[in-house]
Amino acid sequence: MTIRPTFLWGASTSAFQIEGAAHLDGRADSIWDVYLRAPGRVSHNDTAETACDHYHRYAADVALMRDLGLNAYRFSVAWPRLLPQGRGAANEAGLAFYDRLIDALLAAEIEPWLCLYHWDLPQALEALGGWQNRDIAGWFADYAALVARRYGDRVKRFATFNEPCVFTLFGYGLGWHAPGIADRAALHKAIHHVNLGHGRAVDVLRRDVAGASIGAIHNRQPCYPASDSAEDAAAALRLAAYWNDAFPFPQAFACYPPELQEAVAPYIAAGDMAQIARPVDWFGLNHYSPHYVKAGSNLMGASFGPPPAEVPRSAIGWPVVPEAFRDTLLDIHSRFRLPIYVLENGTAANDIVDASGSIQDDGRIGYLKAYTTAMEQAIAAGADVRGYFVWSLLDNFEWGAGYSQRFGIVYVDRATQRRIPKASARWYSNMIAAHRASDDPAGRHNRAEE
Ligand code: IFM
Repeated sequence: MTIRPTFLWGASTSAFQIEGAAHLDGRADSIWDVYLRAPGRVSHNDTAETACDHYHRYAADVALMRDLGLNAYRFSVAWPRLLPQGRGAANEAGLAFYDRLIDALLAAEIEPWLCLYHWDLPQALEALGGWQNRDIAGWFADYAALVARRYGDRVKRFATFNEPCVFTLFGYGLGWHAPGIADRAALHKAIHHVNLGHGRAVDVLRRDVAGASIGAIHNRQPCYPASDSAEDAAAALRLAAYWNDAFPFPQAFACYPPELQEAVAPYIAAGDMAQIARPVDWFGLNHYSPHYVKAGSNLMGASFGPPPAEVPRSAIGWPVVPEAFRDTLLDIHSRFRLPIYVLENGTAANDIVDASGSIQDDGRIGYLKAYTTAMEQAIAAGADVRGYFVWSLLDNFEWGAGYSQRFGIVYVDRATQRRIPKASARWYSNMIAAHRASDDPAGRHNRAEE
């Protein structure tokens, strides 16, 4: 058995994707609320006004996690719920919601992992330029301080950003996500200011939370050329620089990857790189699949190509290649030399409620088995992986795909909000129990130690 007794088995979610209560108790618009108001941007013009109604159903959702045997849960706090204008006056009703959630998690012996930013920027800050405005590094640090002071007595695990490569590239570079900007300069400013915000927030969390364990969550995916052509090979290197290295490199090594250096240089001020490269405690990895890259005409000169015909794909069309996960874990281990937490892995599937009212999602079980086996192979080969969080606990609002893609191990009936654990939830729960039984015959509850 390669998994240590202290290993964390968890699930991840994000505020915008599950909470709902979009305009309740003082929460103001995020960029996603505004973006979704324009018709045609999202499958079926879905919105996240109600999402999974987790804002009201959090206690039952925590009970569900406890029943599955999870010992960790990653969630994000909604900046526009805590600071409706992004800065200035805090919203006590919003703060109190996460008090309730955190207290419920602790009572259920589930370790809270709090992510500060999972894409829901307050619209009031976007009106000031959002991530293009250098001042946002300070606004983000002030928001981090509010969160640290309020929850730092009970929460020790903090992530600064979730998948910064995705929300900067899709939101400011390609215009596929909120705020819908497609501009070269906007993208490179956003990249640098997010990195700066990360470093500033790390300082604040260290200062204000005794025993804080801090990291950022990066989406790393091998970028394979889609063909043997020299053009596709060069495109794959360019995409890898944006997708894999634009954040981990400056945060770990105080420099941008060479492919980005010239484009970001105009926005770097004296002292920035040292401010960005603050030591962190772990590397958060989100991984689903590799990319197959073609030369293209967008600002990266690279586009996402289809995988070779023989590579299986999930319901959302993503290639299923467990070896790429194993290789990614080993690559992170050798480059960054940090404990690794897998903070997202999972798959969308075409889940159907059968006549007996259950969901037999064998495809998802197959994916999870293959990927957790690949993780064990990476651990056996030396990668210091300390936790695995499935994406996601619940079927939720899947950004541009709205509710058309189901990633949960728990089915959510959109009309009634009823939760039905899928067969994959039972499989995950049994797998966790089997690990615990073999690691800890006395039945003590395992918590992570670093
Ligand atoms: O739903 C998203 C999540 O918000 C970020 N990582 C990928 C997931 C699946 O697309």
